Amino acid sequence: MRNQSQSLATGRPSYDDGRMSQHDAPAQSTARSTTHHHGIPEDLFVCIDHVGVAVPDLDEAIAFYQGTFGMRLQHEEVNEEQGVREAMIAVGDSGSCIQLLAPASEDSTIAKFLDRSGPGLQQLAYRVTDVERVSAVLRERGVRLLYDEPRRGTAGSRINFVHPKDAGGVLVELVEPAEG
Ligand code: KFV
Repeated sequence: MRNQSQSLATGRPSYDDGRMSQHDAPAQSTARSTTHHHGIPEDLFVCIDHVGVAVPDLDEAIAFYQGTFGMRLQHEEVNEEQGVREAMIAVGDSGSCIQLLAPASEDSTIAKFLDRSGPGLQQLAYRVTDVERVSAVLRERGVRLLYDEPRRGTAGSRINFVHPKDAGGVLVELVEPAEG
């Protein structure tokens, strides 16, 4: 298990693959190093990592965010396990992103979401330093985590989700960025 000083290094933007832009991460001055007596961070979440938006057409959505909002495409990939084509769009230099999520298959959770709710906000993702540890704390506090073990998220991150019915109607994702 990593220690707090190591883990705080993951406060950087995590999706910049260096192909689409080059810039440094801002310092994350908000992350506190205090821990309570069980060694669990008082602040479970480092920052808002990204906000996920369900879209029917990824290329059209990227063009809108770039052309209208003047935002920068940082990363794109297909995640077969999650059934999504996705793009991370940087929000200035904040280190937070908008994640555009399009269905990669008909049985994708995003296809289901679009059928039921139409395009729009699908999830709120908090960056964490240790997804297993934070998931364990949240389970202890009585909320359902969707996965027993973390799964692979964007750019090699490790992810889990809090069920929206246990989080006030918000699908909450926990993201531990990949090392490096
Ligand atoms: N936000 C809020 N409420 C939601 C919701 C959402 N995104 N999705 C479903 N609900 C509500 C839904 O309206 C319903 O309420 C209840 O949850 C159960 O719906 O009052 P109601 O009508 O009973 P179900 O069971 O019909 O929904 P279903 O879509 O089958 O399952 C929901 C859930 C959250 C279990 C499923 O969407 C899921 O497994 N989500 C986690 C995986 C995911 O969303 N993957 C796509 C993103 S991939 C990603 O973010 C990555 C790769 N990454 O690294 O960031």
